[in-house]
Amino acid sequence: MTDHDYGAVAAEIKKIIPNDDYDDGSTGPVLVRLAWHASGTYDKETGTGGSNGATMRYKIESSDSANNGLEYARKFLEPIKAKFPWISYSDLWTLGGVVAIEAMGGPKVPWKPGRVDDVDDQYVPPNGRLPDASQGADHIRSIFYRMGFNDQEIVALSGAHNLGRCHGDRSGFEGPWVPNPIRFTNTYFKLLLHAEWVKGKNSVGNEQFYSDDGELMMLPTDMSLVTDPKFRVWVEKYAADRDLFFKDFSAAFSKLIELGVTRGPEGLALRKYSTVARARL
Ligand code: DDH
Repeated sequence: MTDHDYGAVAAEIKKIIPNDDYDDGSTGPVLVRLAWHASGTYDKETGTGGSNGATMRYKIESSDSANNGLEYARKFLEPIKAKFPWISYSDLWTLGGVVAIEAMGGPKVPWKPGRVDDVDDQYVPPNGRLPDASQGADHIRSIFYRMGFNDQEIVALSGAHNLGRCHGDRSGFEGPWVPNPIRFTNTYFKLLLHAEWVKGKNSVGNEQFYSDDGELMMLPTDMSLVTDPKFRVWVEKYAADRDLFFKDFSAAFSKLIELGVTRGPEGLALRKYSTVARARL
């Protein structure tokens, strides 16, 4: 494993991030979302889900409606897999997110190789483990506590909505959160606190929040970060202190992409689940 040049893979990923033919000119945001959704299925009680095993390769998981659009991210990474066939998909997808965050001006996120893909489709976690944007604070907590995160980490991770946009045909929500969605900053938190947000219905009939010029948006779940007092404390801290946000985001994202990865002596991930956990799937 140590013979492999992961730096060379990272350098190739960096090259595919600027892309004039895609979205806002960058594949970065959708690569970050792939790393997050590949990892965010983790359940700490059963040890199931998580990035190890790259189970989104299987239709059961890729067809979860929460994963709509992530086929773009997987396709962007395919030429890199072809060039470095020794890298596992689970390492490639998590590395893609980390490289994209840094390339878009965000923090360096600690990343370790060693995830393995040798699982069949019986290891795919059940659909429905990712958050539903139409809900509120209780829902967010139940989803992220299941992964083992606390309120501070939930708010830090949500700062990823500085990046990218919603696509009506993928999620049923529309628009970007910030004016420059391909630059990683703490603008999302500043806007959550200081812009006027008005509830409206988008073109596919779902409720979301709009800025006064109608150019920017927030999801119902985003708004719950300012209406819930415990979440709001962290929104205020991250809006005021970019460096604190970068430090906490880096730690939380690094933890996210390690969920469910139990490493053996060589650093290689051990086979995914105990038989007990598997029986409970
Ligand atoms: Fe998110 N996210 N996300 N998100 N997310 C969407 C887009 C992006 C929720 C819902 C949506 C995180 C948390 C939450 C990114 C990263 C992260 C979209 C739009 C929806 C809906 C998808 C589309 O239409 O293409 C909800 C709900 C939550 C929550 O409850 C907390 C987290 C934790 C991350 C992370 O990376 C750590 C990114 C990046 C995007 C932009 C994707 C793109 O294609 O652009």
